[in-house]
Formats: sequence, C-alpha cells, structure tokens
Amino acid sequence: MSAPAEDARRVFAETFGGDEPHIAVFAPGRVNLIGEHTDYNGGFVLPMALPLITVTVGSPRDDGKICIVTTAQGADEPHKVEFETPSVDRPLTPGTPKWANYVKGVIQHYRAGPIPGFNAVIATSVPLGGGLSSSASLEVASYTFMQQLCQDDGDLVQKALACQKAEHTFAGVPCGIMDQFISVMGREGHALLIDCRSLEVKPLPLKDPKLSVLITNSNVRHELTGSEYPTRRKQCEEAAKALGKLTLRDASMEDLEAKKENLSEVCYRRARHVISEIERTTKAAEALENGNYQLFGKLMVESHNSLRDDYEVSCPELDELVSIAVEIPGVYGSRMTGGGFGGCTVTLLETSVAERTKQHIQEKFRGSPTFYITKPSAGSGVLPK
Ligand code: GAF
Repeated sequence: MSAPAEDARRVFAETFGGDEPHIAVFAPGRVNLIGEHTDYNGGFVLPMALPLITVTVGSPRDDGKICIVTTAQGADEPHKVEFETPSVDRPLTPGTPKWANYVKGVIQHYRAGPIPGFNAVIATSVPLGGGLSSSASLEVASYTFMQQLCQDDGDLVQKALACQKAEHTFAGVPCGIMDQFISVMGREGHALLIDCRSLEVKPLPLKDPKLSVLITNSNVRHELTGSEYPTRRKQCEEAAKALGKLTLRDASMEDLEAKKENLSEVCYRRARHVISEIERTTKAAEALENGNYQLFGKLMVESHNSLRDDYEVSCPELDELVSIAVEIPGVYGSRMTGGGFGGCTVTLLETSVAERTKQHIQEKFRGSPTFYITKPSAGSGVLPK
C-alpha cells in the first residue's frame, strides 16, 4: 500500500473507529513536460501523471452529515471539518479552511440530487503549493470518492470539467483544464498530448529506461490564487480579441506580427509566449515519438526562457535551477513546470546522470531543493483493498 493510503487508513481508524473504510480512492498529481499557460488558450499541453497521489478513504453515514479530516502537511487549520449534506435551499459555499473548499466545490457540483453523508480522511504525497497539482489531485480524488459513494460511473471528460468548475467557483482560480484532465486520464508509461480545444488526447510512450524525468522542487511556495494567474488569462483574451481571433490557438506568429500595433507591449509578449509555446509543444511531441531527446530538451529550455522573459511567471530560484541542471552532460533540457512563481522544474535527462545531476544541483543551488525521479503513472481510480 502507498504511504498516503496507509496514513489515511490509520487516521480513519483513530478518528472514526469501527470498521475499515468502505471506500478507498486516489488521484495523482502531475508534471507538465511542455505546453505552459497554453491550456486556457485552447492550445496543446504535454503532461504526465505522477506516482505522487492524493488518497481519500471513507464510509457512508446515515445522518446526512459529512465529516472530513486531512493529514496533509501545510494544509491550513482546522484539519477537521463537519457540515450537512447540501440541498437546493442549503448549498455549500466556500469558506475556511481553504483546503476544504476543493472538496466542498466537488460535492456541490457533483450532482443535482441528494447525496448520502459520510466520514472521510484525506492524505497526500503531492507537495502542497509545489506546482505539481495538489489541488487538482484533491478535487479528482474527491470526485472519485463521490462516484464510489453514489455508485455512479460517469464520463471521464465530464469528471475533469466538474473538478475544474469546483476550482473556479470554490477556490477562485480561473485555471485551464490540464491539471484535472491528466489527473483523471493519466496513463502508466505515457505522457499525454492534450488538445485543450477539442479535448482529444494522444498518449505518447515514455518508457525508455535510458531516459528519466527529474522533478526538482525549489520549495519556494507557489500561490496560484494570487492576482498574477487571472491577469495573464485576461491579457491573453485581450490579445486574441485584438488579433480578431476567438483564442490565441487560432493565431499564428504572422498574425501577431501583422497586428502588433493593435496590442499593448505586454499583451504582445504574452501572446508571443502562448503562440510559440503551442508550436513548441507539438514539435516536442513529435520529437518524443521519434526518440529525438536532444530536440525535446532544446524546446524545454526555449519554453523556460519564453516563460521567464515574455510571460514573466518564473522566479530567480527556478531560473537558477534550470541553469544549474543543464550544465551536466547527459541532461537534455530543463524548465519550470506548472503555473510558476516558485514550485518545481522538470528536467529530461539520461538515467545514467540522474544521481550526478541531483548532487550537482544540491551543491550549487542556494535553496533547499527536494527531488523526485519519476515515471508516468495512472490516472485516478480505486485503491486495492
Ligand atoms: C496551473 C493551472 F491550473 C493550469 O490550468 C495551467 O494553466 C498551468 O497552471 C499553466 O500551464 O497549473
């Protein structure tokens, strides 16, 4: 059993006593290999699900009450919440603690009809605020729990969309679809090329034992609920409008150059990042399919530079981590991953240099990094008994 599953079962027994929990589900965090800040522009992304997971265990209760405990390190207090199941006259609303909003949002948007009460414990190995989608994994684990509780199956795309809606309405973050989508759809041994306009998915094998994915957490806290993310989103919408397009996915570099005068300097740079990043992502997917890791790595570094200079969502710690990583021969490329302003970098490298690269970063980086050498893993599901 995974560490968070053991943790959740132990705390369930301590808190609620009695029988083993009837339901035990999980949903993974993710790392995005390339395609950053493209999802809400209808573009392409290339994430993979991680073996870092959020687990929810629990059992129904028959008095219409819901009691949830989290064991997550860094979650705001209190770590236990109790409330009535929602009804039409008494919907759930966001409040404090913040961690519970992700769960409440999913419960509220789960379905129109009544739901049973339940006791549940949440545990996670996804670092909170690390840019590895701790929020989406909590939403998707909560939704998977609700499906088990209500014995519903349901469509996978609808599941991802409902979790995204929960984040918009209960956490106030106007996120794209990438994080919830990969947490639902992730596939072992594969990264997924997701077209965020059509929601079509192409699984790309990522199983070469000579190739590794190293995640380095800067441990600088990333806060997506700040104003920066919504501001970027608005600037992209403004740029698309000035170019006469529905989204930036519909615009080319030629369109951008031809209508440069219609855009503010900032919106021009934001659009230049998005349009070039969408192009880099499709090229990178092709490179991965052809085993051209050199090209993939080069595109990763270009992506990082564009996020740093044009999109302005990097920070000195992430820039430093990327520069240090690419010094090691055998490292193909490195970049910040996720929303930015802290969190993690992702590095593609030869397996044989993974330990050396970690050591090199440890020695040269000014902060206290944490490392994960990781493999593409499965999307959300039920845990074995
Ligand atoms: C965050 C968001 F939640 C995603 O939707 C995506 O926009 C990402 O930042 C940036 O690529 O993780």
